[in-house]
Amino acid sequence: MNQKRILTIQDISCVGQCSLTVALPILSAMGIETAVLPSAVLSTHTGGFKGYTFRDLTEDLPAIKEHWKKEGIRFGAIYTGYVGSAKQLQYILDIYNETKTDDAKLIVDPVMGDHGKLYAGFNQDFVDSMKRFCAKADVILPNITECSFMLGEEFHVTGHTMEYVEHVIAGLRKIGAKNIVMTGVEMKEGEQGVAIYNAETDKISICSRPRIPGIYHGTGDIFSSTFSGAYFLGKSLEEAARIAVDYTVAAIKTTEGDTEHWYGVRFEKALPELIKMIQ
Ligand code: PXL
Repeated sequence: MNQKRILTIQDISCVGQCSLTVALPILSAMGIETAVLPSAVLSTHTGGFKGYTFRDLTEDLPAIKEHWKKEGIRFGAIYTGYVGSAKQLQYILDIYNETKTDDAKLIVDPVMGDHGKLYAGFNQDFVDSMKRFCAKADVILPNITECSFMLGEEFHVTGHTMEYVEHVIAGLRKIGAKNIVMTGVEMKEGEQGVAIYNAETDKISICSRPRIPGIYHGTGDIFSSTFSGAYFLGKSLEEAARIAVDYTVAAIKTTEGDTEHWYGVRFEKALPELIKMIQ
């Protein structure tokens, strides 16, 4: 039962091309055995649909963990995304500590908000719990909004100078983060990308591409799933981030200018490109 496998913990938004409906196909396409643990089940994501259902699965986690332990199931990495409650973060740490292989990695996308705002249902208490959770991770993948909330600072949409990036990374390290991949960084006009802090080399690098105008829902999850898969496959932090940037751009291009498809991107159409990128 102990082949290398990844466990991803995030919600199922039944419709909407985000979280588990993005992570599972991406990790599978990368050839990785992927186990899933839904943190909650929603009829749709919360970014633009009205009247969605929400079933929190927090209290299912301990029994699931106990069963896995009885079966001797182990995970080579856990990648977490949208989590339904602060209490779940402690349960997830228990799952990680009790089912990890010796060389396992905890990869955390602290999904809480975007475009300067927290998502519906999140508050500062959750942000504080997420900060403590990030301190346990090997890699964190926050966007600029999540960085701002975790540091208690004002959000800046653009004009992210190297000084600003260094300041945010120093702040995240102060709360205990190790390796950091910050998304949504705009250092030059017309470009967007990520800043990577490698804790081993103590170096920051930037990976950016020409910015595609518009707002594309679910692209953070596409980035984080691809990064987690590539990193799990043994790519360096910088290489995994580059592959994730390139696949996210390819996924956005499938939907560029298509205003009818407002709730996500057609990342499925770009999966063949991802398979080529990791070969
Ligand atoms: O894409 C992040 C995300 C994940 N899960 C749910 C969401 C969102 C963003 O809005 O609503 C349920």
